[in-house]
Amino acid sequence: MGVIFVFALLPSRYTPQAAGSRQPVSVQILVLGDIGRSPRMQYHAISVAKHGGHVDLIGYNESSLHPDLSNSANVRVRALAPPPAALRTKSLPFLVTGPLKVLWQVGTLIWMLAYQAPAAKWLLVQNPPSIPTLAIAMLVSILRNTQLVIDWHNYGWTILAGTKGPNHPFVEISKVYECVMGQVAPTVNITVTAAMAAQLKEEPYKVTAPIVTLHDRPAAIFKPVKAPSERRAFLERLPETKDVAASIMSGHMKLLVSSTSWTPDEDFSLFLDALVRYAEMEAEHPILAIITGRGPQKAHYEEQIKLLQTQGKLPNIQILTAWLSMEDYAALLSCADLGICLHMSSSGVDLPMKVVDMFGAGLPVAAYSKYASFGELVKENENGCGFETSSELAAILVRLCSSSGADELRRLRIGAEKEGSLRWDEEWDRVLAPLFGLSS
Ligand SMILES: *[C@@H]1O[C@H](CO)[C@@H](O)[C@H](O)[C@H]1NC(C)=O
Ligand SMILES: CC(=O)N[C@H]1CO[C@H](CO)[C@@H](O)[C@@H]1O
Repeated sequence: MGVIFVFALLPSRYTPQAAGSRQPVSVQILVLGDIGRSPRMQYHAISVAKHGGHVDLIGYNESSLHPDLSNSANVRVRALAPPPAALRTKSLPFLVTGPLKVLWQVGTLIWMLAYQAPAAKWLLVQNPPSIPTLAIAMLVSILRNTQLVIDWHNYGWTILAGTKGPNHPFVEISKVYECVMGQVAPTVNITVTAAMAAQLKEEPYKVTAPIVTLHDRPAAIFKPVKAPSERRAFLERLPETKDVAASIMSGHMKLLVSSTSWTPDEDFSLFLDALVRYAEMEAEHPILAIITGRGPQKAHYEEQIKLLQTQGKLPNIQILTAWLSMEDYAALLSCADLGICLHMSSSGVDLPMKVVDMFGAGLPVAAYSKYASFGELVKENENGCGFETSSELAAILVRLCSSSGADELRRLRIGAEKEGSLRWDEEWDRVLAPLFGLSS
């Protein structure tokens, strides 16, 4: 009796289609985060759908989604219930809220992956976050006869070490957990860089499943601006630039753009410091720096910016923070002079998506460079410049934002455009479509 009861509770299993059947390839795509702020997982979903596959895209429904997703009949978005507000506030210690939040996530994930979404052939999971995602994904893949694919964007434990300190007890636990999951869970691995693929094969991960590298590529929305008139029209329309559009168009004022989720793994004081040094050098061109994005440390840095301004340390320099729609953000990148990236890879082997998008928009970058995979994307003297300190960044700004740097900037722009012309669709069709059994 008890056995029958347990069987009745088990989720339905995926049954492979007979050869030659027309049943579409089904993929569950899971990100334990805001779907709207997970560009790569949205692109995966769009790509599967384009090839006629069926997608259940599972995650938190917070920011607005990529327009191609909302319009696709092949994609069903399934929203996970966010943890109760009491677990998200910082009033209780992490040692209490952390485990409770994980329990909540275990429950909602099992309910969604195993019961609400239909059984699928594939389950594609973004890592990190790894806890509890990887364990639940593995459990569900066994129960439902689904093949598990982990898309390694980074490592959860290195991010945790960055926010909680390397000696926090959870760091070692999550490292062991992540390594074990990598070894036993997936059918296939996807990594964002070749450096990460190489690392996953070594100690302590020792992943034995096949690993494919799928570099991030800009989505179609990021494209270089065609005509100066188009650039002018946008600069005159955007509230952040409309008053200085003429000065930017004439090349007098330089427009810098950075985007961030304002987390501790990006040290914006480096950028602010570089701007202060730039101002001290009395460079010929004024700068407008627009920093887009939302996140925990935004208010802290806004205060710092205000302080520097009232202290008179930023003459000729304007720094604005903004939150733009995807369309405006893409247009802003294509209209700017230089992109700034402060991504400090916690794992040393991931790459910043924002630089990929900047290249898609034909925008050269100055990017923090002290990590192993940096050279897989930014090529010195070709499409951008790397820096490790604020004085190095200040030197780059002085060089590229001067009249004598115009030629170099133009050359980098051509290189950025070239790198950005390699698109997501081509890369995905080549690397992943065959893996999922989707033809073009
Ligand atoms: C996601 O949120 C949007 C806007 O709040 C809403 O219109 C949409 O129905 C939600 N989707 C799901 C799957 O809950
Ligand atoms: C070490 C390892 O897992 N190598 C695999 C990488 O992926 C290719 C293609 O999927 C496999 O053939 C390798 O065995």
